[in-house]
Amino acid sequence: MVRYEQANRAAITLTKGDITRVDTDAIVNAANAVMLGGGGVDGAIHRAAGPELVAACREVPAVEGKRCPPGEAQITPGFNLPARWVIHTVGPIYQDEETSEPVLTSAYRASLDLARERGLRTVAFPAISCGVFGYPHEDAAYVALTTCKEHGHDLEEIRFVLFSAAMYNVWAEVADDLFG
Ligand code: AR6
Repeated sequence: MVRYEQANRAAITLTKGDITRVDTDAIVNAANAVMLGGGGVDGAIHRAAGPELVAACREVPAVEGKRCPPGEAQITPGFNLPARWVIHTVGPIYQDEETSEPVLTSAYRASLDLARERGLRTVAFPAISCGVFGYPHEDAAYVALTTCKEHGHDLEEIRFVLFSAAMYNVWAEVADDLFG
């Protein structure tokens, strides 16, 4: 684990592990626009939270089938998770930097804004879009860390929970570049 303190901003921490076991106020789910579960971290979060989570997701109104368009965020309780809340966001399916970067930035930013609006202090993120959505990992780490560095006001800790040693190492190198 590494921790970077910032003046008047959330500390940024990096850990390797399973986000479903993390007890921050909220964990962020890398969902899809339908927001009724899926594979990857989304599947793991739904399994760990229990069936009440999909029921709560179903109550979020859908516009043209989308409960959460890419770059936006929604919040539900965490039910059986250690985290009290789940912030569902949707990253881009990677196309190219010009198209995808603003959407990934917006997914992180919308999640942080929602946490702040709800008075939450600690938030954990997975590597959004870095699985089936195919975002190049190093580029995604830059987007994630710069956005969280800039938008961490009124929060105590923003934690990245990276599932593999390889992904942790990518984040750690980029963080060292940005904060070290
Ligand atoms: N804890 C932390 N990170 C995890 C966990 C976990 N338990 N499980 C997987 N990861 P992905 P995306 C990592 O594919 O690319 C879903 O079907 C994983 O190793 O979950 O944003 C949704 O419903 C990877 O580094 O999300 C969407 O349809 C990262 O989480 C779509 O996938 C993100 O991988 C979203 O794709």
